[in-house]
Amino acid sequence: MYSQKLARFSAVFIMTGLVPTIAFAATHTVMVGTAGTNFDPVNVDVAPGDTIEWVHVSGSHTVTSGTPCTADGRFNQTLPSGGSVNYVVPMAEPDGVIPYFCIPHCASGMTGTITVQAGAGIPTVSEWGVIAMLLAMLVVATWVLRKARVVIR
Ligand SMILES: [Cu+2]
Repeated sequence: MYSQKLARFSAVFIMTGLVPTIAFAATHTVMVGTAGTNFDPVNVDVAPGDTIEWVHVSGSHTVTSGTPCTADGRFNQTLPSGGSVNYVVPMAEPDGVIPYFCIPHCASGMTGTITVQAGAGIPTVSEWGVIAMLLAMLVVATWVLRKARVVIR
């Protein structure tokens, strides 16, 4: 009986433990040149592992990381006319702001930011994982208590 309990508890524990390790990566779209020389939206809130996709609308632009108007080498791509470029935020990226700009239009204020925050946006799987773990613990606790009550009788 004890080993059965242990087996069931272990199974639940392992399953709830696996859930938080699965990460859903979102894609955030930034339109480029919706109002002349601009990034729209100017800022995107992302989580590590997410993708930012810049879509060409008008003009001739680059998507270049760094500030103020100085490339830092993280990414630097020329946006193809009618096309798009993207950047994947590293999974190990700490919370913070990644500034970027357009080389030909930086002086006239064509800049943008990527705000990285673990768990930004849609409720993350890790949060649901915590909820699932708490619920599983409650279920297991209830089950164990019921079994204990039966034994006492
Ligand atoms: Cu530009």
